[in-house]
Amino acid sequence: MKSHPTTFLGPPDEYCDLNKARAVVVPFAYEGNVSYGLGAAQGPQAVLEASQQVEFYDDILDAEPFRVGIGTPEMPAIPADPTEMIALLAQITDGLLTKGQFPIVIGGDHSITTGYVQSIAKHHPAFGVIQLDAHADLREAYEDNPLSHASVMARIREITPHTLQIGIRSMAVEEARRVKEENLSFCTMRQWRRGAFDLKAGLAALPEKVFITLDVDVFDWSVIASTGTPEPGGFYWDETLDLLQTIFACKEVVGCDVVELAYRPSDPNSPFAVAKLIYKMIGFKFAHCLTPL
Ligand SMILES: [Mn+2]
Repeated sequence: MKSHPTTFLGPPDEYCDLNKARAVVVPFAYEGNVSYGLGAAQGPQAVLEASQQVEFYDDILDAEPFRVGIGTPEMPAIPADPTEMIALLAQITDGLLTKGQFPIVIGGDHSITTGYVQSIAKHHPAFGVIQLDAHADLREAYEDNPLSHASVMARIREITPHTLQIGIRSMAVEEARRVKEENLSFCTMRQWRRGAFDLKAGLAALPEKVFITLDVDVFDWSVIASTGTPEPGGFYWDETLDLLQTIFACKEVVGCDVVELAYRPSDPNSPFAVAKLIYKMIGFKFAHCLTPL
């Protein structure tokens, strides 16, 4: 029986004890500076509600990943100031990492990722960041704001030089220039479609530990339609699961977030897809400790 509409997935009580859970889904509804469509602040709650409809059994893993325990803390009161917001998320994720738990943060706009990545840097001396996104997010600042969602990879690259960006199909000229000049590990959507990117080599070049930041605008609209800055083209559902499963299998994923879902009452599909995606990621993370049927 599912009975907790604010608890991710709504598993039986013993499997959502926040102190014992191995995975913790952190709702973080910050929408400071979304440039186009609004709705990111309602994203996390919509995902928690939609997650009640996700089946416990995972057909890819032939197991029930919720058995590792999935906790869901209350949504914190989030400061409007971006610096304070980032510090708060860093503090929350640091607390969970210190307890040996695996946080999955639901945004919120993409600017939140800096906070989580700061806490990862405290716990892991060397790590890489894999970004799945339609946008490069490499601007030094956007609309004079260096903490904008459109600058998040510029901020992350100040924390770690090891990044891999996949699915990109929208950039400003200064971002394209930066990719070339700094020889960034980078796969546009077009390169992906044409098989022109060597994923194995891209993953091998990163440190063993990686953080995954997934902006839902990396998806094709047929998978997720409601997002702040939509771009045509993009990843389909099954190929994304294959990609994620590969990353989780080849690397030690030390944290992840899923950002930029924009809640729209007319679209119940997008929050459901995000809920299912997060459950798949939890399953991939803990695949080695699940008992197949
Ligand atoms: Mn982004």
